[in-house]
Amino acid sequence: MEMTLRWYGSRFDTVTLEQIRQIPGVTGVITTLYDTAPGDVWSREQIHALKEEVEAAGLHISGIESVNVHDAIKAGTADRDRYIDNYIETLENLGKEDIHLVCYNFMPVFDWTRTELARVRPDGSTVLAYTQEAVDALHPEDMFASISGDMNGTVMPGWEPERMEHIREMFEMYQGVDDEALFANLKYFLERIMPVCREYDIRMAIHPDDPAWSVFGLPRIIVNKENILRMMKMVDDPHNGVTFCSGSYGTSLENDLPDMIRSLKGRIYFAHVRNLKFHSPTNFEEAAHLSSDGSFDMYEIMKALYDIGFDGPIRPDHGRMIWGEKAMPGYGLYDRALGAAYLNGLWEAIEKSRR
Ligand code: DNO
Repeated sequence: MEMTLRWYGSRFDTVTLEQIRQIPGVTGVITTLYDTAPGDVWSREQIHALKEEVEAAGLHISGIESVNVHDAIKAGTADRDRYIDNYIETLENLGKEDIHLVCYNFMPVFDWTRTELARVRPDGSTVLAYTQEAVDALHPEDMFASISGDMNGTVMPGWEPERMEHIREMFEMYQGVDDEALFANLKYFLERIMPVCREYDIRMAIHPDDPAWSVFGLPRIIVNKENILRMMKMVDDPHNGVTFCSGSYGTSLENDLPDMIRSLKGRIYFAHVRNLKFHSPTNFEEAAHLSSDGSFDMYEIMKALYDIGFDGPIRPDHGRMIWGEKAMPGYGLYDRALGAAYLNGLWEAIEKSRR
């Protein structure tokens, strides 16, 4: 595996490449062109400039998170082919720039959803949290306003204000789209992009839905072992793969994370590893990465990745906000750096114990 950190680009991230370079064991970044909208073509020049910037700091681009998929593709509307053509062009340009991993998600309207961005924990750190009661009490159109005050002046991934302005239209787009239709739209998309992925050897790595159940009545399919295996079979090409995100699949206590990892052997191309602490099955907060701080056994998760021979990039995921840092919720420097060090420690111990 390669330890990496997510980085949003120098114009959007409070964390610098120079800081990332000093986290022991981190050699790559997972990045994106943060100012592109879903559906835009990423030019080769833009990608090249990003690459040069990262490389000048002594790091490299380990993968892209995300190239977002336009809602027309997810909803399967009549104009989807136009957006798929653009997506293919973006993949082609990434391939030409020697980038071979793309993380994306297929969640309708809302990307990952949290109901609090700064819940205070007993030690004074703040974390992102979710309660089903809070979602049930909200109208989807008010969702963004309910959390935007805690974004620390940043734009959070999947919560772009320009998209949030069109919530009502987006909900209309998905009228009549149930889980089966969403599966069919995903299949259509994947079948169209697989040729370019094969040509440039690009591994597509779908990010799970977070939380792993329907919110606001919208369909959600990348939620458990059964569905992800169905998706792997539905388009049985090695370029159709998975981002294994412990914090997202882990929102459902029915998901046995190490078992899921083992059953996806050979198809996990990217891993997000973080911990959650549950107060009830639908009320949880994000914890420090350490096993004892949350509900997951992080050693077992890392061991499963090791056992399947996982060799892709891994990143600590959302961290707590600590030591007075002001950053995008979940994406400060300090706690993610602690997470990277901890995950590296687990990996070293597993590796040595197997020799
Ligand atoms: C949240 C992230 C997601 C993820 C996308 C992938 O912090 O894990 O925003 O990047 O869902 O497309």
